[in-house]
Amino acid sequence: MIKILNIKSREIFDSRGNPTVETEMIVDGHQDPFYGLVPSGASTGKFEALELRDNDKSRMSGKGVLKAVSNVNKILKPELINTSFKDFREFDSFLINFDGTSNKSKYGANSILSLSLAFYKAWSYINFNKIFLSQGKDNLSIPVPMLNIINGGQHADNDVDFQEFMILPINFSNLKEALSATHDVITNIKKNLKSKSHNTNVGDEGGFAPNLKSHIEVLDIICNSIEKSGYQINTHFKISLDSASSEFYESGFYNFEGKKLNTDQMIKVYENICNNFPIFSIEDALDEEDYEGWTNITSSLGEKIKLVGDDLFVTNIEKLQTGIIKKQANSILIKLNQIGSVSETLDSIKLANDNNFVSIMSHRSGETEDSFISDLAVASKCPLIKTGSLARSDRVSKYNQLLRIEESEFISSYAGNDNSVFKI
Ligand code: 2PG
Ligand code: MG
Repeated sequence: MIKILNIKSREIFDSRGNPTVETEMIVDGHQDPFYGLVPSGASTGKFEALELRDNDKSRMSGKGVLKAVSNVNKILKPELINTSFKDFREFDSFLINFDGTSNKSKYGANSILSLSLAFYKAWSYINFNKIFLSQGKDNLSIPVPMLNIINGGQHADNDVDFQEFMILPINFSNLKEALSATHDVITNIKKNLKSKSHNTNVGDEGGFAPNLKSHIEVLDIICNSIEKSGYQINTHFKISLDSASSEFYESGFYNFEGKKLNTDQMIKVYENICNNFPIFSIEDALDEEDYEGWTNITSSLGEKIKLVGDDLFVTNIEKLQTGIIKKQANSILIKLNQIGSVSETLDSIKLANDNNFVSIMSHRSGETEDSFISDLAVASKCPLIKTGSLARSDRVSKYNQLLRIEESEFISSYAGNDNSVFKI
C-alpha cells in the first residue's frame, strides 16, 4: 500500500510559454516529492479528454489553469491525503470515478493526469525491483525515435500542409549511433535549406519550418540530405508523416496544396507518396471522423505501411476497439493527456499489442521538461517514440533520458533492428 501524505499543485509554463499544471506528491517513507507535469497539444483531436482552462480573458488570454490547480488543491487533495492505495490502477480508478464524466470534464484531464503521473512515478519507484528484476534482463529495448525534422501545418508559419515530416534511424546497433547519424542528416538538411535561401529557424517541435512549396519538395530534400550524409534511404533511415489532416478537412473535402480533394483523391496522393518514397508510416492521413475513408486507406495501404491513428483514436480504448473491428488504421499514437490517466494509457497500449497494432509513444507540441514518456515507452515496450527533433530542451530531454536508459543492464536491444516492425 502507498499512503499519500501531501499534495501541492501549481501553474507552470510549457514549451510554448503557455500555462500548464504541475502537481507534486509526498508519499509515506519518501522525503522527496514525485512530480506530474502535463503537456498540451495544438492540433488537438475533437474527442480528447477535456483540458480545463480558465477562459478568463483578462489573464494570459484565457489560457490560465488556476481552476484545474484549485481542483487539485481544494477538492481532490482532501479526498486523497492520508489515504492508501494498493497500486496506480486503484489510484486512477478512484480519480476516474470521483470525476464521473466520460471525458474528465468535471475536474479537468489536466488536473487528474497531474495526479495520476505523480502517483505512478511513486508506485514505479517503490516497486522497481519487483517490476524489472522479475522479468529478467532480456526483455526491454530502446524505441526508435521518430524525429520531426520539417514542421508544417499548425506547428509552423509556412505553407506546408502536412504537419510533420519525420526520419527514423533504423539499422543501427544502438540509439547512440542512431542519433549521431541523425545529427549528420539534420546538419545536411540545414545546409541544403540554406543553399536554397530558406529559413532555418526551428518550429515548435525543434524541426525546421521552411516555406517550401509542396510535400514532394520536402521529401526530396530529406532523401537528398540522407544520401549526402552517407546513409542509404530505406536501409538506414525511413520516413514518416503526420498529416494532421483534420486541420485541413472541411465539409467533406481536403484543402490540400491549393486543391479541394475528396477522400479517394486524398488516398491517391498517399499511394503516390508511398510508391516514390521510403515511407514507414502516415499518421492522421484522413480526418478524425472520415471513418469510411480510414477503412478504405487501410485496405489500400495497410499491408505496405503503418497507418497511425492519433486524432482518430485519441488514446481511447473504446475508439481503438471500434477501429480494430472496422479495420481503420493498423497503429496508434499514444498520448497520456488525450485520455488523462496512466492506467487508461497502458490499457490502450495493451489492446493495441493484442491486436497487432503498433503503439507509438508521443509527446505533445506544447511540452514540459519532464522526460517521463521515455521511461514509459521503454517500460510499456513501445517500439517507437515520437518526440520532436534534435533541438530544444523540451524535445532533447526525452532523447537524453533514452541515452541514459540505454546504458542500463536491463536493455538488451535497439528496436530499430526488430525486423517484425521495420522490414528493410
Ligand atoms: C501530433 C502532436 C504531436 P499536437 O499531432 O501528433 O506532434 O501535435 O500535440 O499539437 O496535437
Ligand atoms: Mg498527430
